[in-house]
Amino acid sequence: PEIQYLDLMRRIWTEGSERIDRTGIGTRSVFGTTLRFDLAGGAMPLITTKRVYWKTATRELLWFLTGETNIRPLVLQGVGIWNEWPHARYVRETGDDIPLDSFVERIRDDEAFAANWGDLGPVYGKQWVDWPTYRYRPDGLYEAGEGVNQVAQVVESLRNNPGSRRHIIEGWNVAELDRMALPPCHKTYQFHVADGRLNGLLYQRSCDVALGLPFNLWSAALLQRMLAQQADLEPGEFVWMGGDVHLYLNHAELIEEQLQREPQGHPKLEILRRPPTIFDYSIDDFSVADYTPHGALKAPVAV
Ligand code: THF
Repeated sequence: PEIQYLDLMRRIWTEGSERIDRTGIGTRSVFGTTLRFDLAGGAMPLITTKRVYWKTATRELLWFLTGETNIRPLVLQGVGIWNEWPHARYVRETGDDIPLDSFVERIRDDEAFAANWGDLGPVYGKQWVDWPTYRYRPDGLYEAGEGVNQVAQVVESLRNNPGSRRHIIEGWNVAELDRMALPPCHKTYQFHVADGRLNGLLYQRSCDVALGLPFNLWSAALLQRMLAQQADLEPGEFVWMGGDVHLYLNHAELIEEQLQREPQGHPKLEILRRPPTIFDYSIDDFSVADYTPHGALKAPVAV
């Protein structure tokens, strides 16, 4: 299964179109690709040709499920993958050119500072569990309604209406995009029940194949596994679809090295208990066996 990932990486690197992107770094890109993974028996799309920090990705997913959009809870757990965006905003808006490390220390140690500068806006967590609604009043004006918990609704519908074609979690809230630090990349999840198995599909509009995709594949498959457990279904197939699927030109060294490596082993995820709801999982509930990856490969994230 990992061969699909490596083939995609190789194809983008050798045949992708060079384009200038939002970050100004430059990418090679292809448009519209699919990967498929069978999650039966605990199998997971966990890349072995470099070490992937699956616990970091898991903490991020659990953070989404809390509805939180401030990076502070991640920082307190030592997870740094979202730090660059609030830092860039702080430097831009205050003119105070402090280094990333010092900024992150302040987020950690100063709650008020974190409240002001650590928020990413209404990103994934907010949209997943508290999508804002409005309702019209008789006078034609409208007022705020109750937020929608899309994740809870999907658990409900998987249990009570498995044949539905509307098991969807959507991140792309058009009305709020301009307040997000970054519009959602992994924007649409759809689930499907057939033969007692839960299939999942993720549509990602934009994908950083070298740094982001290993995280995105793990997280989406993990969410699918958690939903399957909550709905008493067996995990089925996970389908990943990408829109603008790219490699950053400054990841050349990582890419050349990773393409020399052979996949090794078949990592498996065990979920150690069945929490009462989809919102009650903790990092200690997950155990990965058979993960003996090649060494980590470092590369800078494009902000
Ligand atoms: N923007 C870009 N340019 N790439 C992305 O992958 C990306 N994301 C999220 C939002 N915007 C993005 C952020 N997620 C890493 C991993 C995931 C990220 C951001 C950064 C990263 O640096 N991973 C390193 C180090 C991991 C660590 O130190 O814990 C790695 O080696 O995997 C994708 O959704």
